[in-house]
Amino acid sequence: MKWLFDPASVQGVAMAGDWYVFIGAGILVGIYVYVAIFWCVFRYRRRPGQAQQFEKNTPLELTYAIIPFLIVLGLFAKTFVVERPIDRVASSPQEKIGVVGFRWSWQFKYLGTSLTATGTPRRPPTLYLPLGRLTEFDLTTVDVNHSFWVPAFLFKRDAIPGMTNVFDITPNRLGTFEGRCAQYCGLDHAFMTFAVKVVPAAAFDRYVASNGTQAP
Ligand SMILES: [Cu+2]
Repeated sequence: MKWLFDPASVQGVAMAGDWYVFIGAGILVGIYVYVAIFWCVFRYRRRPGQAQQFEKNTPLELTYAIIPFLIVLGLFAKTFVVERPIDRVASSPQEKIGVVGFRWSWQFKYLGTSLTATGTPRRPPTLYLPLGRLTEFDLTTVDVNHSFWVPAFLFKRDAIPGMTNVFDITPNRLGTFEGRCAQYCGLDHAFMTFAVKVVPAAAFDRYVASNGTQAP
């Protein structure tokens, strides 16, 4: 929840804008519904004598069909405008990282170099990312479905056998963030975690050039 107001990637910040609109719309609709319910409960509570009954009100029925339709249309438009650029994969990323999920950990391959980091359930791996660089991820799995989830980036994508899911992320803040598998995948699923460490670009370059011996 805390990341909703403070995402750690450029794409996450855009995504959060989308979430605020949805939460705001939900709150407004909720308030309207509860006010309408309680207003009816008190205004039209049972009184002596027969209440007036009517069974048709075309303008009212049209109004309460059209307003929700417009709300949904607006939310759809907002989502489309925000998420399309996020889903679009840049043709020239600054870094490329291969991510392989397996039962029950992760492997990170820094593509174009010989550096690979492989975790185990008891020793989760660390994914190093350079601050401010557009980084492409090629995500897949060698066994069952997994899901690559970094809450701080407000980002989650499934890893599916036989498929490579491609996305990109630009970290906008230094720090260490939690990552985990978000798709139940068997016995040690709960241990299928990883750390995401966003470091200055120069430190990232040193890490890769030293083949992982100089961890920033
Ligand atoms: Cu998994």
